Amino acid sequence: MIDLHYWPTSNGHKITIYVEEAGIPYKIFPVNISKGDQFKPEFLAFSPNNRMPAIIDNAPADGGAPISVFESGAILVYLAEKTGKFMPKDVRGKTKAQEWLFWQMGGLGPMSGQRGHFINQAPQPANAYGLERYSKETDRLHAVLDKQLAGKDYITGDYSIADMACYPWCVSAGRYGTTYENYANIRAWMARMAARPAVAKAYDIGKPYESQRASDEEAKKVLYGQSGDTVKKAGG
Ligand SMILES: N[C@@H](CCC(=O)N[C@@H](CS)C(=O)NCC(=O)O)C(=O)O
Repeated sequence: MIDLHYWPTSNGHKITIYVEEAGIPYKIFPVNISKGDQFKPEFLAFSPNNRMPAIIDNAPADGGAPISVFESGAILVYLAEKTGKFMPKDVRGKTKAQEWLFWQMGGLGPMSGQRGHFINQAPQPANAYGLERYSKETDRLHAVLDKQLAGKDYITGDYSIADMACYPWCVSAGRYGTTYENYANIRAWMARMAARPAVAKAYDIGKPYESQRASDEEAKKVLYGQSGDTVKKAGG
């Protein structure tokens, strides 16, 4: 059984997609990040970056004590290695899947996230240079992804953890106005992803938690007021 510490955000959806696709038994432990659950000492004990998702595998492959994993990319690799599913085993295929997984982790996720922040959360009118910087970079990354998808059903050919990592970020960009008008390959791939029953189920699983999301001033302080001091205090 996998304990999944989760909230319905782009990074959270990656892992519900994986466990649903792979058919792994799991139990959700909600981490309401707008209420500060990510700073609870019992969560920080295995997720020291005060971010979800994180997992605890209660039945690791070596038969030893439970293993915890934080960082969504590390979780996807861990689960793919555990189950042998959605990451090729041969060195070439595995390297390709990991290239695009890390591309998402270091590029598409952070850049889209900052763009979303300037559009949705920053005091308006948002700093124009910041908005332009992250919008152009996100657009560049979308162009890269669109080119990579040309002639393929999935990012590296076969469906893999790279698709599971990238898709939720493209969905969330759609929510703040990205139409993918000029990116026909991304549009076709997103339709393919949305049609997968496990992907649809992963998004449905998030719905009951969405109503518990807060976006009031208190929540903004929790999410966007963090500094080194926040970490020092939370660490005790
Ligand atoms: N690189 C991390 C990022 C995780 C992350 O940013 N999670 C956000 C929600 S998408 C979070 O937990 N935020 C809590 C906070 O900002 O305090 C990963 O991919 O797991």
